[in-house]
Amino acid sequence: MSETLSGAHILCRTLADAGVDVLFGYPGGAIMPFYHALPEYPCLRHILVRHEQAAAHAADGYARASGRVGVCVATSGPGATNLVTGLATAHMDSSPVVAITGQVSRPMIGRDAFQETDIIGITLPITKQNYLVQDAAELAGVVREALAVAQHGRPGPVLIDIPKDVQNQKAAYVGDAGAQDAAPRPTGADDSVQRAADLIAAATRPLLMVGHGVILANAYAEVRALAEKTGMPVITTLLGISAFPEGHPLHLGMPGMHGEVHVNRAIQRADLIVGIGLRFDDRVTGNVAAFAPRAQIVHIDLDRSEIERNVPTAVGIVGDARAVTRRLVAAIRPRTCDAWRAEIEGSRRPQDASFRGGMSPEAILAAIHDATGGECTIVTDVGQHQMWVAKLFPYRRPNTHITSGGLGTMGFAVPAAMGVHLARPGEPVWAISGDGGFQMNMAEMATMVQEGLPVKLAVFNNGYLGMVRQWQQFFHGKRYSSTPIWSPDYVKLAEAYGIPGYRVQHASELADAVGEANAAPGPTLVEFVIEQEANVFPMIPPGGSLSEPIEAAV
Ligand SMILES: Cc1ncc(C[n+]2csc(CCOP(=O)(O)OP(=O)(O)O)c2C)c(N)n1
Repeated sequence: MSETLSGAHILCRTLADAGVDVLFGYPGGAIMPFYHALPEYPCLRHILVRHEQAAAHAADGYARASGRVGVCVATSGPGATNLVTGLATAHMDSSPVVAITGQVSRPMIGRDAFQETDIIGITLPITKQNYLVQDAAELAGVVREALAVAQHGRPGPVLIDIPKDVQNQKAAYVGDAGAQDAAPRPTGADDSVQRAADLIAAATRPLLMVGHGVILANAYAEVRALAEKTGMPVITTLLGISAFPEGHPLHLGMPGMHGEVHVNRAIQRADLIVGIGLRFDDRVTGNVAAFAPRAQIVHIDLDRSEIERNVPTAVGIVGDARAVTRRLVAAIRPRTCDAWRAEIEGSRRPQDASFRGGMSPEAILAAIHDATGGECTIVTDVGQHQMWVAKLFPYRRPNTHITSGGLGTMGFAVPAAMGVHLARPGEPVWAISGDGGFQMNMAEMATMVQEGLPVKLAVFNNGYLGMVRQWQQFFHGKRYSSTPIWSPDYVKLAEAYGIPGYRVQHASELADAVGEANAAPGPTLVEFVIEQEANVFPMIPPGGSLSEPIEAAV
């Protein structure tokens, strides 16, 4: 049965019928018909952010935590361009986001109209697909397709640009005939799965490298079965953290620029690397010419274009991480890697022994872990604190570590954590930021208060843009150019927003402050005053080989 509706109503109806339940957005002239229709659809909860960038990050956080599409909305011109960083972040990290933007009316397009910008052109390289909807009759189909495209195959962001007059245009709305069956995901060619199994059987120093694709494909059990059947030690990339339990005896840690020495050394000695759902980017490989010089590489990825993109592979398997790993587990014979594991353990060192302050990141993270019983999701920003969290938080549960890995977007954590909360309302969400990144999107505290989002905010305050200062210390002769950063009084700031704020300066205060902040019913902020010039060790110099870590300050 068809009804005649305006484009704005068609948009709302299609989103609601598709099961979308939350939108993050900000209104403006070119999207007003949509906002006029929206109150008639109470099943679409709208979260009014304080900046459109936050809407995109929140939709991204929602998507990563729920596995469903996150939706954000903005007006034309500056509203649309404010989404760009969030869409690029989602694109780099394969997160299914649909962005809906208002556009100037069709007769005004191309006339330098007020708040006109070519958001289709701007977002072309940072979206999987984008659409300029020219007729309300096409809108429902475009929205359904956009939701499907964002989610299917390798996920990513999609943008739908809707001129204002199309939102007002009447057209027939026909309800969805029912969900289309998604195209089956490839499961890998038989011969390549068998060749990978043969290489695993023949290797003496094999490693399993696990990336974000394992989380996206829900392949935890399969990857664990592969590790346990073969005894292969497991490395998790930054985006692969929480794809494999940290405390598992086979888990080694994170590779690459800030990876542990024993992990990078294992890579350099390995004779086989089985990589699942990762892209072997430069933060993982260092100087790619010197990466894993003795290893053959088996690369499993859903996206064919990732195979051979960065590293030469002996066997490339295009397929869904879960399905391919399951087939691989069936194809291999049980084996162990005891001598190899003992060799790796021999080079393991205590972590971050260089941290001199009484309140180490480890102690802070232990306090958060204890207060939540580990039943929380951690969302990090970008910088030193991000690396400390990646290396030190004892993740046990799948997909409980969320960060901007590919684009490295400062300002991500605070808004993304709002989306994570909406996807997982029953458990604490801690957004951990540096004093730099926190100040980029701290206005979202107002959103949390207005919308009742009990996100726990942690600020690691070292008075510097710490990671850049660290690079200046090592590679720019300690010239701390534009990295000292002033902060407001965060406790007073929290009070101004009407939320409890805590300042922790000594380790002895940690348990009480973190416990109270975690237990409070609404959003809270905890500032951790940490050592100013602490560094993240080890560190591979940019472009350096994994064999040449810097392990301490000189
Ligand atoms: C939007 C954005 N701008 C600049 C950078 C470059 N950058 C990477 S880390 C960093 C410093 C982060 O400082 P802070 O947020 O205080 O965290 P810390 O490193 O001290 O933990 C900067 C400026 C970035 N990643 N993102």
